[in-house]
Amino acid sequence: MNVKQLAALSLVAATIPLAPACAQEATLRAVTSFAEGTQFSRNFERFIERVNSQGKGVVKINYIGGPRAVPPFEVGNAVRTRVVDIANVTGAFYTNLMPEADGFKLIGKPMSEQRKNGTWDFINQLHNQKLNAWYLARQFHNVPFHIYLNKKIDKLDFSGLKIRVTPVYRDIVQARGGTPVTTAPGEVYTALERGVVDGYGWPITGIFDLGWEKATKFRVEPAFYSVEVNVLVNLDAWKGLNDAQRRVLTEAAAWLEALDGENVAAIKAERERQAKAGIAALDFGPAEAKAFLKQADDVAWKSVIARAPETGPKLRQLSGN
Ligand code: 173
Repeated sequence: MNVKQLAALSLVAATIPLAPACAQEATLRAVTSFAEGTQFSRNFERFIERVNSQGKGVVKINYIGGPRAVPPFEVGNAVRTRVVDIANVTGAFYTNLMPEADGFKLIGKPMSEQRKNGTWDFINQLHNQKLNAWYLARQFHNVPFHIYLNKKIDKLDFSGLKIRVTPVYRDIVQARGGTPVTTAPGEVYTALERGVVDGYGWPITGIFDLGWEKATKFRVEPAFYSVEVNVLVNLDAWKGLNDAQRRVLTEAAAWLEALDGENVAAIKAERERQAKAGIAALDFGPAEAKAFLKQADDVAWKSVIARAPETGPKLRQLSGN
């Protein structure tokens, strides 16, 4: 054997896996649409740890990170085109690709129920078709949203106020007279500091992670809608996995969805922490709250059905509201 042949042989040898388990291990590239280590990324990060320990030698997730890697409003498209294999992202960030995604906030039933009554199936089909993705998990169904303000209001009327939104809050902010300004979460703090906006929409949890309490005076009651943050897997990547690999991910997804049980205590703690930080609740009583909630649902369904006339009504029917 000459040197050339030897070199060729060692090149081949180097590409042959040492053990069969290595050949079986799939690696998925992951991103999150929220800042790393913050409220709406943390459970996804726990999910990754679980997959990587339970799935050792079978499937591995390579965590690339948060919005510095892929801007939040582009994460849906990054999954669709397999720029990434798996992502943690809210439907509010990909309504451009799937207008129905704006309706997920109106579905607040536990995932155990959604997986039984056909809701998960229907939403999975929408993801297969429009996002080339597998709808692996949905988190935070029992966490609501609020509008936070720096200017006091004496009724549930946002006239004259500029409020930072995503599609989640746009219709109700507008219906109550406010001027919506769309930004990614990463731009909220600066917008508040510079007075570009007078307030913002955000869930009940998470503002301390981002330091927003320093630039927030009031939280408007009532809480409304349901947070939805989904774990999506590119459909080609999903189909390329074997049964054992899919089983690891599916088991970890069920575990992730069950973490929603922790949210009840987290919400209570967060409300207390906000009060201590001097964020005052603006509460206009039960009748006003009821009217606000009804209008919030009405304007959102109307908007979803206008943009998705074929599939919107079915989503509404499945939501039970
Ligand atoms: O406010 C937002 O950026 C938003 O739409 C959202 C959705 C889910 C969780 C957190 C924020």
